[in-house]
Amino acid sequence: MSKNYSEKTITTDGQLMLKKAEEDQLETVWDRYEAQLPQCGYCEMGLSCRICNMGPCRIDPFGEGPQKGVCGADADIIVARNLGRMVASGAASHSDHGRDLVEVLEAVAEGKAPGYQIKDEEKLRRVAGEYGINADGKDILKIAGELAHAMQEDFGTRKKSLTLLLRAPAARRKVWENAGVTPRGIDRETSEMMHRTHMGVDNGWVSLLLQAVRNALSDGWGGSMIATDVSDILYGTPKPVQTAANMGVLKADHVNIVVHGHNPVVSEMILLASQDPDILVFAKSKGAAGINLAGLCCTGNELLMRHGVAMAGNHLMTELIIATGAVEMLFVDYQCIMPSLGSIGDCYHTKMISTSDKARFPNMEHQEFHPDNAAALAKTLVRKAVENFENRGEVYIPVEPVPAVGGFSVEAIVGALGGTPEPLINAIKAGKIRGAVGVVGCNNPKIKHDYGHVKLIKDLIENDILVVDTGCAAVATAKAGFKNSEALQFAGPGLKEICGALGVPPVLHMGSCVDNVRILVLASALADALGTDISALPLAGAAPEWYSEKAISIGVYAVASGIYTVLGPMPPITGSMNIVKLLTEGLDDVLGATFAVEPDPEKAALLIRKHIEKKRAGLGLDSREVK
Ligand code: SF4
Ligand code: MSK
Repeated sequence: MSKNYSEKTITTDGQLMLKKAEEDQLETVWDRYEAQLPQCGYCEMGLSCRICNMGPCRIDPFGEGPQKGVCGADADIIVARNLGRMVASGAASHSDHGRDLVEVLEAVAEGKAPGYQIKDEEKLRRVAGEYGINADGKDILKIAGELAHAMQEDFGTRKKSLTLLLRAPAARRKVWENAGVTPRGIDRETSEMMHRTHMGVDNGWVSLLLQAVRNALSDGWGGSMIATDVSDILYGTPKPVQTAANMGVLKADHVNIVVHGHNPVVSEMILLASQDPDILVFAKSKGAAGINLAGLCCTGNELLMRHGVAMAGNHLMTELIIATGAVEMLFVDYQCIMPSLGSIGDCYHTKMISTSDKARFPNMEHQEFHPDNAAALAKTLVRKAVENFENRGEVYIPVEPVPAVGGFSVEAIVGALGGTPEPLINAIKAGKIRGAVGVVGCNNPKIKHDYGHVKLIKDLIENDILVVDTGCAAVATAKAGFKNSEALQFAGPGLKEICGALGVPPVLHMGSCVDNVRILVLASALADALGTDISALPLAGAAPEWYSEKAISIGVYAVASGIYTVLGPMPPITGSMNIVKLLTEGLDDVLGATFAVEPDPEKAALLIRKHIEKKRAGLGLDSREVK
């Protein structure tokens, strides 16, 4: 195992924990990555196909070997099918997460979910109105039931378009209509993507990619948007809240419970159980000062946004956190949970609990949560976590936590601006804020951990670009100190003035991966206020360290919504120069935005700054030369 910890991660806690992991002879994601090198070049280029059993097939990128699969598919078809299937998987993941929340909403309405409640009645009424439900004088639970049913309709196929598309500017909806990519049903688009990519169905690489766009839009303006809205309705719409980040959020004298995954359905109940007075007395009786709940990845982001629950780490930190020896229990729901985690728990006293019927893991205890049993089961398991406190061995918490502010929903941002996006628009018009960028996505051992996020965002804010971030990117910048009162020192003069006056940091935490839709809603509000389309705005997106198929879906729906998006790691498309050209150039004519790929965050920042200045010029605003 290599000792170059600083080549793997820029974080102090990560480096120190890598050293500890090595001493404890733990295998980490970096070791397994190194063991895979060199990774398959055909797969990296998207040129291998195992869709049917006449294969597997591969196309020789040098033109010497086969240029067609057994069925006759060429490089363009194979790359397009592979990419389409990545989008389908990503969209399905977000959307199924959304469906699970709708089912909880339905169970609450039917009185079958003790412990859950409607926390944001105002949002429930507002969203119900968008679905055409007359909420006047109606009981809140009746509205919840009707909304759950209306949302379930969006998953099916009986409609011509999704309800929440109406949140997009009219000009953007026209773009979708003209391109024939208006999503009709959330499940329908994923199902159709899988159908078209079966052998012998859609063999037009352009039409395959257009379906991928429609599928991704069904995620961004459908499944993910429903997930965020229903989470806000059930657990509260986030408001600015004080929190902290890095492994220092674990407390040596407390029972530490960590929640990991994406869906807040289980973790909200764990939070309630960890605050239960009887269980706290029990914890004291076991010699603990209290119960400390901390988050990982997007389940952590959900709790951080709404309750200020501190964030222990992002994707590549999830194994190392167990090696602190300080975690009594880790709960996982689904997505981004490495199958290796259970066996790491075996090396320490940590009890590992999987909670979803959909997501099983080796060496984890499976305790299935459903709306009807969640509150009670959470209490039972949190008590077990407390009992596990006495089994602790040596504890190593390597750093002090970094303070941060989270909780910037669209409602909170507009609230901070005085109830209207006008002050933000004025700051952009005046050039004090040049534009805004959404930085999203994961960690990936192909990129030095957190470097892609932190370097890119540092370059953007020092050039007066407001950053909103989500997912593991948001955790990276919280750890780097970009989300507290001292962060303004990193901002350029204009951004510093505006954020200072508003009392917000220059990097706003907008939530989890599904919460990227908050960025779409904010962008739509800005476009509507200016009477234009999203694609005309000085906005961009970036996913500097993405790994997940969900990130591909997010990137595609961002571009399809008119937002220029720069990816760090190259997606598996270089086997087809036709597709590379379409995604990086041709889409501009169809959707008004394109992708770029740039793994060096310094160069990515330059690309984004150039794009923002170009869009400013297009709006008749002052424009700077970027070198
Ligand atoms: Fe090979 Fe075609 Fe089957 Fe793919 S679909 S595995 S290219 S025969
Ligand atoms: S958790 S999808 S590693 S952001 Fe949303 Fe992080 Fe990416 Fe998972």
